[in-house]
Amino acid sequence: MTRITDLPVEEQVLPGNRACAGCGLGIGLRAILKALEGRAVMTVPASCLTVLGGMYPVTSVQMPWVNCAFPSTAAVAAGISAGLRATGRSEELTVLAMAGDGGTADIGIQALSGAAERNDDLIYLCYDNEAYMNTGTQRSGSTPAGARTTTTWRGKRENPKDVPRIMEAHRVPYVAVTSAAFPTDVYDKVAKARQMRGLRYLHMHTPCPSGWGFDPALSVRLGKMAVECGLAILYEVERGAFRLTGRSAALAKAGRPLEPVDACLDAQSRFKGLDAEARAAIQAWVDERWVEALERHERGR
Ligand SMILES: Cc1ncc(C[n+]2csc(CCOP(=O)(O)OP(=O)(O)O)c2C)c(N)n1
Ligand code: SF4
Ligand SMILES: [Mg+2]
Repeated sequence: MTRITDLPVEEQVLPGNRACAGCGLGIGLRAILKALEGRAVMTVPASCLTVLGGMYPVTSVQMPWVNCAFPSTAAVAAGISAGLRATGRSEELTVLAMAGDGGTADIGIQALSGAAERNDDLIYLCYDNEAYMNTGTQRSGSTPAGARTTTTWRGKRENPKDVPRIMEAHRVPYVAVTSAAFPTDVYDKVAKARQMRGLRYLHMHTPCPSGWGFDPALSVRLGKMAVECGLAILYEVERGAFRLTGRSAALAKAGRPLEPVDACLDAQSRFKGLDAEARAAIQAWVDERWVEALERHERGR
C-alpha cells in the first residue's frame, strides 16, 4: 500500500477552489487525480464537483473536463472512450466519469448501467456525500436512514441503495469502495483501476461538513469514524474476487467488534433527535452488512 509520503507531489487540484472549507471531495479529488498523473479526460454532471472545478474561463483542476447533462455522465464518457479508441489514443488517456451520489444512484443510473452492460472502457467514480448537496441538501437514494435533509426533515426512513452491489451484479471487472478520509486507499484503487480495461466502478465515501453538520476541521476524523463503526466499509471486487482493504481489512483481522455507530452519528447534526428505535435500526443494518462483508472476505467472493 502506498504511504502518504509516497504520493506524487504534483497537484492537479489547485488551491483557491470554491468548495466549502473542509470538503471531503477536495481531499479525495487530489488523490484521484494524482493517481491519473494528468493523463485523463473527465466527464462531470451538475454537482459540488462542478462548483469546485470553477466557472469558465477559469478552473481549479488541471484536467480536460466536459460538463455534461445530469443523466448522461457515463454516456458522454462512453462516447469519449469510443472516440479515443477510434483515434488510437485509448492507451494514452483514461476516461474518468465522476459524479455525486444523486447523479449516480438516482439520475445517472440508467446511463451507468448501460455502460456497465457494454463494459465500456472507462472509470466511473461516484463520490458519495449522501445527499444532493449542491442544491442545499435534498435526500438521494444514497442518503442513510435517519439523516435529516431538507426533504426528509424528520429523518429519512429508508436505508441507502447499495450502488456498488448493483454494479457488481453487472459483473464489471472492478468494483471498489473507498473513503476520502484515506487518500492512499483512494490513490491505490484509482491507480489499480487505471491499469485495467472495461468498466471500472469506484465508490468514494465523502464527508461533507456543510450537509452533515460538523466542524470543517473534522472531515478526515468523521470519515475515519465511519469506517471504524462500519457505516462505510472499504473493499474491492476484482473480477469477482472480494476482499476487504485498508482499515476495514485491519479491523477484520483484529477480530473484535466494531465501534458502535453512536459516536459517529452524534458527531453530525443531521442525525440530531434520532430516537432509540431508529438508532437501533441503523446499528442492525450496519451489523448485518459487516457480517456479510466478513463472510465474503473469508470466502474470497
Ligand atoms: C436535470 C437536472 N436536474 C436538476 C438539476 C439541479 N441540480 C444541480 S446539482 C444538483 C445536486 C447534485 O447532487 P449530487 O449528484 O449528489 O452531487 P453533490 O451536489 O452532492 O456534489 C441538482 C439537483 C440539474 N442541474 N439538472
Ligand atoms: S456542500 Fe459538502 S460536498 Fe459540497 S462543496 Fe460543501 S462540503 Fe463539499
Ligand atoms: Mg451528493
